[in-house]
Amino acid sequence: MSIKGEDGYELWLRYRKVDDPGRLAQYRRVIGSVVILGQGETIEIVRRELERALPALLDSSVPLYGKEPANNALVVGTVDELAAAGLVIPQDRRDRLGEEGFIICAYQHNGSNQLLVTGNSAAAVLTGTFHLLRLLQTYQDIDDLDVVNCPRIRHRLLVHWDNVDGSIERGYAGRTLWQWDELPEKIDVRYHDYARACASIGINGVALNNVNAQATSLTSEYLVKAAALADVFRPYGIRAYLSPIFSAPMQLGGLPTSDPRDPAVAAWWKDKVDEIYRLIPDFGGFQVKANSEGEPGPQDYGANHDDGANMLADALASYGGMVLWRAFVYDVTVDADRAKCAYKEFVPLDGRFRPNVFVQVKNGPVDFQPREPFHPLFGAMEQTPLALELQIAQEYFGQSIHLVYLAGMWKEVLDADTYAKGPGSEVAGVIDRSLYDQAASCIVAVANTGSDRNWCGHHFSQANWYAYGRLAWDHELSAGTIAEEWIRMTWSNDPEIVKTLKKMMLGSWLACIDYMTPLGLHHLMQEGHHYGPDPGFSAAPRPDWNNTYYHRADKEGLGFDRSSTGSNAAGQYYSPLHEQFDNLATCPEEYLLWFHHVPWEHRLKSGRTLWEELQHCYDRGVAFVDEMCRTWEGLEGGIDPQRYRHVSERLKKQQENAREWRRVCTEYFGRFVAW
Ligand code: BDP
Repeated sequence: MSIKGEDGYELWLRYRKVDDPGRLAQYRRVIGSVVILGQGETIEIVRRELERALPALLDSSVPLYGKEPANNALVVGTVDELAAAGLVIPQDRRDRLGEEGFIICAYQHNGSNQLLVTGNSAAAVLTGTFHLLRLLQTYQDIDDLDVVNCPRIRHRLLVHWDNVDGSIERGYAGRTLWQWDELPEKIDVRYHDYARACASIGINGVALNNVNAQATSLTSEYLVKAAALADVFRPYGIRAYLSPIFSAPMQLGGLPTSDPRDPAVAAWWKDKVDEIYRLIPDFGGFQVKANSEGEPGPQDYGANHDDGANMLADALASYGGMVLWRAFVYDVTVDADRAKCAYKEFVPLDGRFRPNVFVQVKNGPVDFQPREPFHPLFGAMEQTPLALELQIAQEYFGQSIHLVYLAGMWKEVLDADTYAKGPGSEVAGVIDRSLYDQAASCIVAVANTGSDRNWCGHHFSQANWYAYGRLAWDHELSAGTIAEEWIRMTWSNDPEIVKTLKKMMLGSWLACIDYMTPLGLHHLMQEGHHYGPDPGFSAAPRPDWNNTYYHRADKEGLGFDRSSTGSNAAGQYYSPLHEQFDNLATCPEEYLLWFHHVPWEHRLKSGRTLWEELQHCYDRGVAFVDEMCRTWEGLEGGIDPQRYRHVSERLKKQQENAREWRRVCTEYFGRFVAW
């Protein structure tokens, strides 16, 4: 039987018929009918989703919406609605759920069996509904379910670097999804599909515009457009955020200054915030890039980050809005090593931020490289909630051409022990605040979505959007578990296909490091667009915009000396990491050239010299991509031809690119090696 072509638009919400007779029989038995309790826009979305999913998955007409919880019914509603129907969730369980957690459990009522999906809010019921559908899509056992599932992080944002002209900074999947010209009058159906996809993985915040912001986004004309998007997102449990430009009081308000200490400036922001909340009553807040890469900020006036952040935070506080103040700063006058700047600027400010400010920190100290050690700010600001910022868009990962599954990288960061409060002080605990027994927590990721029909450019890049949402909800999930869920929902439940794709995905990140930037190398990409290799690039006006700045190849060796004999960035980490990174003999090899200038003849654990090991890594990376290509060819006929071809073409390019990386880098570095 030939398989129908698919364009990828449906993402992981394809709802194909359950192709396992045993499971199908179980699902039909447990979900004999559906009762949806309550009303409102969110419950309407629940109803529509079940209407779309269940008849398709179960390949039968499931009687929906009987009023009485009959035998073998799926009953969906808030705990209050359920209680009114005589289905009581004990108070202690309710309390554990908070606003967003959900329960999926088997329940007996008047001698009949029900399956309940419930939570304290309608949004929680929606998340629970998507979770149940995920169980069905991945053929899980649903007899005797007792799932109590709460998010570990409170604010889980997808942020868009979208410009008002429709372009996307670092976007590789077409133009922006937001049709600014048509808004607010015309609501593209795609906004709903986008919100639905986000809700299905637990995302509850969306920042609409680029951190390199334009004042236009804050004009009344554009706020009305943003409000129309916020209206679409609201019933999906998603709040809208904006990235304001710090100089807006001058650009829009005609003030002579944007100094945050000037009462007229603060008043201007207060009015702007009041206007926003009149239009968007549940507005989430501001994400701010200030005094970074030329963006205006408080330091332009001799004020500091805390002055700027607190002024905005004060304007937002009475509405419950928050400020995400980015720590992506690297002023050369602060330190000649870019990796050290943010720590040096922000640690002294700990304790000086308002409670509704998060300092938003990228996973590593430089910039979303294929591999970086975790950012030393994690664990170093005990009194300030830090938001972790990840990048789903594959700026430095072959963009939407290379198949690179990023969950392993994100897990590496989340699981890294900062030792801030002794062993067991993982980055995850810093972010979810369990390390400090605090509640405010936030995670952010730069989206990879765009107007391309399949949303993300590469079909496999959808996995990174999916994995981010799942990890943001529960960072204890493994990269493998998430990959497997995604494969089953997106491609197939055939065990062979699942196994094959999972192997490709789980190896793809390490392979990318191998063929691009092995052993702690970083920032070797071509200038500007960051696609392809250019290790010799040294024409930029700033030292740290040159690739030679990062690898420092010379006759003696390779790598950036960030040990105590060099910039001492290693000293920004807690003991014992500090000593471990500082010493060439104990530094983990994956970060070797990040922390050390290593002699070419230095022998690694493998017994190979640095130069031999480098070549070994490039070869291993290329071999993995070769293997992915072969494996993929073996799947022809097993998956739909349209997506098969699309991925095939990109894998071929990835294969060429991986070879190019190896060739260019070995030729270039080889010139320094003393033979
Ligand atoms: C870098 C990007 C640049 C962003 C910047 C940021 O190259 O386009 O504006 O990060 O995060 O990765 O602000």
